[in-house]
Amino acid sequence: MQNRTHTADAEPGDSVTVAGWVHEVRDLGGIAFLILRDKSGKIQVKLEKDEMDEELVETGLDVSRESVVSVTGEVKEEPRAPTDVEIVPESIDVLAEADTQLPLDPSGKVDAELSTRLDNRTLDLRKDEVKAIFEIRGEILRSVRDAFRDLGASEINTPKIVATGTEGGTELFPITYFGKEAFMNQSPQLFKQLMVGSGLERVFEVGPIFRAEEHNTPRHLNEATSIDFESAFFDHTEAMDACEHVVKAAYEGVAENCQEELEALGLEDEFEVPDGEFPRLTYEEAIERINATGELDEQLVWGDDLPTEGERALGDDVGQHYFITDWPSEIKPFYIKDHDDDDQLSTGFDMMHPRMELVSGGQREHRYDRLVDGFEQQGLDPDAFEYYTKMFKYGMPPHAGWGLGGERLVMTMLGLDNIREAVLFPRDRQRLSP
Ligand code: ATP
Ligand code: AMO
Repeated sequence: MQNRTHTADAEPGDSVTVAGWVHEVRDLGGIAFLILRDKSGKIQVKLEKDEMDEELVETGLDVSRESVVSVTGEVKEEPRAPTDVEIVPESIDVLAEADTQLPLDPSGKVDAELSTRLDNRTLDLRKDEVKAIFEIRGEILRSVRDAFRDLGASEINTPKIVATGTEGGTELFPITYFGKEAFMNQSPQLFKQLMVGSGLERVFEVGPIFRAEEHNTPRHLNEATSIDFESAFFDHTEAMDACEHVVKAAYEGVAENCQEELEALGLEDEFEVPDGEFPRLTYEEAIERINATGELDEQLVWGDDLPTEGERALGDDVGQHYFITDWPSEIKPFYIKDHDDDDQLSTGFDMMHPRMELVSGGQREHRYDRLVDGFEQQGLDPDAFEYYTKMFKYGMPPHAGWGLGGERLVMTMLGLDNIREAVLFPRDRQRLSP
């Protein structure tokens, strides 16, 4: 096999061996062009029928689309070529011949259903606009890690196989663990809290969460990526500041480092880094504004969770990222602290994109007795969580944090219709493979 010396962005004058996929072969009669595609782009390979070695020309003409080839030759300036250069080949080697029947068309000329694309991600990610989503996803994760570092947070990894759930019993995936009942973790919630009481104080984690969501929607996955943050000596307002910082950093990273990808997605003109502070509405203001839109059949009352149509109506009304604060205690989990002067009102908050919720968070209950009472009120057995509660007896600082859905961030940032487009191999009710 020939070793690759250059990529498709080689310059005129280079003697090269490039390797990549056959994007297309255009036969114009006396002359033909093989367009070779690699990660860096595309380059034209000229095949001149009467001028060049017959076998070489035939290899180039006969090779099927999406086959992998390597081409050795000279890069020449050629104003008529799509990138103003072309390779005059000395040899063409076919490294892997592709079937002529492709399950989807990587040139994108023929549209494919999302399910066909997800079944054939290898081919799907040969398209620039699909590849771009995952380059941007990687950039988002890089930028949020940097932003957490700015905040002085340490990166942690916590177990995904656990003995107890935290976010509601019906959403757990049970597994057997050496004959014992165990679950796939729904959230690193309890572990990240345990670490704010450790010497680390301020932590973040980027990792999978597993939720046995019953419904099939364009914004729920059964395996998602959670971007979690938790800090000792923070209250809920400081946690919201950190949340805003991290989300803006993700947008800034993409604006700075992903221009080509944004162009591939046709977003170069409309992409905007959110500026200014995200408005903070209380839950009470939120339900009033939703009711005022007249979009819901029934008026919302204090204590109702916000229905999807309500979130959407409010999102249209606010028109930018925003927080909803001061939720009723009864609809927030046991680990969220109530306001000191009102035990019906929690410090829980959500951060919303106009289209959907991105983040949940709050200040945590760090007082042992209150925490144990909270378990009981929520119908959970505190004994099952003893590994967690007991650490609250040994000096647990006041703390706050949040969890951000990684795929929802990608999806809302890029205006994707379906969250599955932001995952290489999504897990949903129907899809367990590939
Ligand atoms: P030429 O004499 O320019 O090499 P040709 O007469 O051998 O071309 P044709 O089949 O007549 O071959 O060319 C078909 C078309 O391809 C013409 O429109 C020509 O301008 C274009 N063409 C020729 N060479 C190149 C090249 N290197 N890159 C892009 N287009 C080219
Ligand atoms: P919550 O359950 O609201 O909070 O999850 C936090 C964020 O994770 C994303 N998310 C999902 N994304 C895709 N598919 C799913 N099934 C899914 N479930 C959740 C959402 C959501 O806002 N422990 C708390 C966080 C905290 O308080 O720190 C928690 O897990 O974007």
